[in-house]
Amino acid sequence: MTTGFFGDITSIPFEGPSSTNPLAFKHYDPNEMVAGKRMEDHLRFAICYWHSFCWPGDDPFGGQTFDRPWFPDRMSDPMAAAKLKADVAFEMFSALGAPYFCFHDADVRPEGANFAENTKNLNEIVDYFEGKMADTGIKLLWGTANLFSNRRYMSGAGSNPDPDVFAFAAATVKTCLDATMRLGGENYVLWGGREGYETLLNTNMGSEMDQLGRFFNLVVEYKHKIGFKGTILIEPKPQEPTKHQYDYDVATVYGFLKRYGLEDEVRVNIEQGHAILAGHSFEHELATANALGIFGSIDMNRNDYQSGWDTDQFPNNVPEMAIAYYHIMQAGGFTTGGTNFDSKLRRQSISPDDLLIGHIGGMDCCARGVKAALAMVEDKALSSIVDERYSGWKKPEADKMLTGGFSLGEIAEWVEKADINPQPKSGRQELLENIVNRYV
Ligand code: XLS
Ligand code: NI
Ligand code: NI
Repeated sequence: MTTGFFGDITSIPFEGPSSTNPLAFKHYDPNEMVAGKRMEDHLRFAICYWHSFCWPGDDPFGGQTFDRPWFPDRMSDPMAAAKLKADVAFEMFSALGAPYFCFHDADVRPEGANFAENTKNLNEIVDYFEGKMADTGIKLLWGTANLFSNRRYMSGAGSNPDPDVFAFAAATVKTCLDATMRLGGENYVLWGGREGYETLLNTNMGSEMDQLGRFFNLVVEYKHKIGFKGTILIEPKPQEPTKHQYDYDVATVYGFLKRYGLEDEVRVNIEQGHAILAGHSFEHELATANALGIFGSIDMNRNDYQSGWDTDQFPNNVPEMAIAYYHIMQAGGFTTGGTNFDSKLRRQSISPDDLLIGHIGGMDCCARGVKAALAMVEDKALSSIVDERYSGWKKPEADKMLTGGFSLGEIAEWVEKADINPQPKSGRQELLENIVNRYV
């Protein structure tokens, strides 16, 4: 028996590129084998709970636009509402054939009067999820704690000037890590929603950074204590909601991890829209994470390029996505990570099937992007040119320069004796761009 929220739609079929059915996949066939692996296993799709089932459709100038049977204006018993929401959520995950989902504690359980009540409510829903996950085979990509919505967190969580808030947040993360482990989650995400400042006039930055460094270390220590095998991920974002956030971008997060001794313990969950907010491209953030060895997972939702805001739209730019997946696949693909849609509908898209259509489009675009990426990897279409460009580093003198076998003085001697006289070579950018366009 279903809730009926999506009418009689229980499953979205794959119908291929010639289909005009809005409720069918045109490009994503989970069982299609590409480069030796099923598409489902390359992409590892996850659907987020918060935007699809909790967000009311508000914006700074207007309130709720969505009418959902489990919203407070429709149901007075919050636990019953949370369970109906879970029923609909799992119906949608199943219909789309998404292998994973992601949630914050506050998305799934009613807010209690205190910490103990929050924990009790969370555990009741985790029990409920356990049953649904067993019935459907849907798994948890990551769990996380919402340390930004409640007003207690208005000045941050781990970076709050008040140690009581630090404690409340740390205790909450403990319960969410417990829940994630119980549900077999493959990662745990820390997004520093308000770990930053509004004004430096009231901020002790050194103290806030040390607090946050300790906060992350506490999480890692606890992960090892309970034997959680998943990956701890930080999701960089430069600003919004605060003016400046300490987890600004991948490079900043790496510096932070290094300073607090966590560079081998924590990886990054990179969101396309956050990369744009930081003044980077998505592929810049992915390439940085790969170069630093901290790539973990992605939130594949785009921003509007004009709005300067985290608009969390479903992805639809296949050429950009192909390049993003190229960086992921070239480095070996996902391990514990996956493709999460931290995406929300536009507030005018009030029909239940808009939720399905948004995800279908996003999943189809990802499928096209990843196929182009995998073909480029397989053909060495770009890497052969890049490898050739750096091939000079294989000669013995170059190796000595890199590994410390040559001092500055010895390099000078060598340059003089061998009459080293470098000749500029073409960077081949247009050629490479044309090659990419052949694949997308
Ligand atoms: C907000 C973030 C958030 C994280 C999870 O901008 O993207 O949704 O993914 O807390
Ligand atoms: Ni975001
Ligand atoms: Ni996100």
